[in-house]
Amino acid sequence: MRATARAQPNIALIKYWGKRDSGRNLPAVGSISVTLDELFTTMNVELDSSLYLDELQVNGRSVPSLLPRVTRCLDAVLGADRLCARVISESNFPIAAGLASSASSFAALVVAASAAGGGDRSTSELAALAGQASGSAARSLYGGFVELRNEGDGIAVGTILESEAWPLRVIAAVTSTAPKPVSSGAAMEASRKTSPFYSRWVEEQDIDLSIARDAIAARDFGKLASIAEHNCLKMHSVMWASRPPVVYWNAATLACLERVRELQADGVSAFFTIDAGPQVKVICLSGNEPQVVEALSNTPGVESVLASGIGAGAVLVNVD
Ligand code: 2P0
Repeated sequence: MRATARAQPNIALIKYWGKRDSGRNLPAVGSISVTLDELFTTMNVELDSSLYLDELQVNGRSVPSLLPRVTRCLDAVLGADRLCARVISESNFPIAAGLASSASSFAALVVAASAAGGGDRSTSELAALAGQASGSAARSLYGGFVELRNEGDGIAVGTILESEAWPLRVIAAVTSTAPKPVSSGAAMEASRKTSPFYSRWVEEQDIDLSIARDAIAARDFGKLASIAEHNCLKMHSVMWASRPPVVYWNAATLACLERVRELQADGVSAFFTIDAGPQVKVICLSGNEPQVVEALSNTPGVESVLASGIGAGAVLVNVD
């Protein structure tokens, strides 16, 4: 009745932005990401007949505001007639840092909850359940380079290249740990309803996915860099053109982009990507990591720099 699972966040190179069915949380577009290595969330789920309500502790503190989403996810995995659960989540990175903590959290939660309930679900079933809770979480069930495709009435997720085959590094520059002004779910809906660029974004996504897939298969860094930066800036353009506009960047975000342009001009193999927050993630060849870390650490407004490799998918650690 108790299980522990571990999952890592992932960073999208070709982004998920927009839903085709908000009730079932199905994405409007496919996406490609890398699952990180050194950063992870450990989730313990205990089903307890003495509890009358679910309980949630995140990094040692009770967080009632996150409980409804966790309860919905537990209901989806275990059925609404389940026992109540004590859920304890620990992340080894700041959860407010915009590093996709919802992806690692919900990926670990579905694995732990399913095992605590005695289930024996396939990874693709667990990915579908994680995706209902948080679209990006479906990708954290898998390691390496991961593609999420829209397939029929659902999603299909899988590894397209193992991490060992192309051991890139991901350097995250944290420029603010303040809470997001708008949740990514609300911002996606605003984009869908009001951005004049939204339909074009959705239309062009299959082209971007195909270019990125080919670049990854060929381990063509320049090709991946070009399409990933384009896709990221296109997603933010969709947001900026929404009404009201959604702007997650701050001055340090832009300063980091300029720093990456300088590195590129110096021949460093690095490119940036930015998610629904002001942090900048720089993907680089492992030999270029020291230059990237130094450049980002010395950029005004950068509070901290976290470096990670590309890692494995979610795993079940323990069942009691
Ligand atoms: C991504 N993001 O592909 C994109 C890029 C943010 C920008 O997936 O509403 O927290 O829970 O399904 O997964 C963040 O969105 O959204 C996200 P919901 P989620 O990584």
